[in-house]
Amino acid sequence: MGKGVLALLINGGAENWSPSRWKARFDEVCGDRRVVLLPDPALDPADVHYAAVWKPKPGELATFGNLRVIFNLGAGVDALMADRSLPDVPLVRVAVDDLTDRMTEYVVLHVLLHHRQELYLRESQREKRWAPKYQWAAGALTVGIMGLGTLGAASARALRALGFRVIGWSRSEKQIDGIACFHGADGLDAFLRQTNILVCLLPLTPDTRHVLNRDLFAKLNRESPLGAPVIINAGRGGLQNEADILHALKDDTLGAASLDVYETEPLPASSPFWSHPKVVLTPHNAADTDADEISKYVARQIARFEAGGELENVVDRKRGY
Ligand code: NDP
Ligand code: OXD
Repeated sequence: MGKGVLALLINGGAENWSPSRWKARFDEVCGDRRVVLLPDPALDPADVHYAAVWKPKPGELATFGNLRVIFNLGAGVDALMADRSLPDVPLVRVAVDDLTDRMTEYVVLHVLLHHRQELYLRESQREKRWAPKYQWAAGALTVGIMGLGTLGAASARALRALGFRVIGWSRSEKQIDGIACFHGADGLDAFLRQTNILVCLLPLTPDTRHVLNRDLFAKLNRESPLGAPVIINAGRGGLQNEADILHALKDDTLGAASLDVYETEPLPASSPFWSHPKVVLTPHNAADTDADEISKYVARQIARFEAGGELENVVDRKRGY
């Protein structure tokens, strides 16, 4: 009997998610294994042993009775967790240096943008106004990172190397050199009361939905050269209460926001975020998953699994991430 089929299921839409490009990459790295791009009416569902997926619709994986592993082609598995019919096999998420480095670039870029007063400076340029403001050093600001997993810990280290005071918050206790770590509900207020720039790299779970809300914003620290604190969310849109963000920007509870993710994506044209002077917006591209890197990552994991080895980065379904 031949090797089980790897079924590729992509509901992306963005340039990075061109199904034919992903199929070509998987064909290159899968050797003699058949890679099938779904939907394919000629495919016998019983032949599918592995599924590599991005945003499958609820129920789309339920027909594969011989499935052994599901590979999510991104780091966040919230879309899969919402599928009650998801087959009960190991679910593997992406955790690779390529993706981590891309997210670190995004976080460093946006922390620097607010620290270096870029919104003010670009406005001055547009108005041909020569009006420098005092520029403080990185060490004058505390960056607080919510989520100290693969992505949060790497961003924390990069910001620390630039001279920022960096603190972090996670579910379980952590120790990271040079970074004061807080954890759990009991540690949240102490973390927020020191934070001038809040970076959110949490997964979206029932526990974290709308964690970025008005009450939380009011606890952030205003005693820095920035004055009103800033938030940066590259986790998931469901982590943020968008009405609360707009309200907080209006009454100066927040000074600015960098947002990469939204409750509804693509962001509707009617969203006030598009033209808000205090919002720096990107279209969920903080850290694209790269077809070259991720196809190799999946192929390596399958080879190890079939040789009797352990899968890496398996999602804990109870925790939801
Ligand atoms: P990890 O699973 O490695 O880390 C998640 C972190 O969040 C962990 O530190 C975890 O705590 C913490 N956490 C989870 N739940 C809670 C909670 N209830 N209270 C406190 N802390 C909590 O994930 P990654 O770092 O790889 O990715 C994080 C998220 O980034 C993804 O889930 C995805 O949504 C998003 N993402 C966005 C991208 C983009 O382009 N915008 C690209 C890639 C990812 P503990 O360590 O104790 O488990
Ligand atoms: C991811 C993402 O989860 O792209 O990897 O958001």
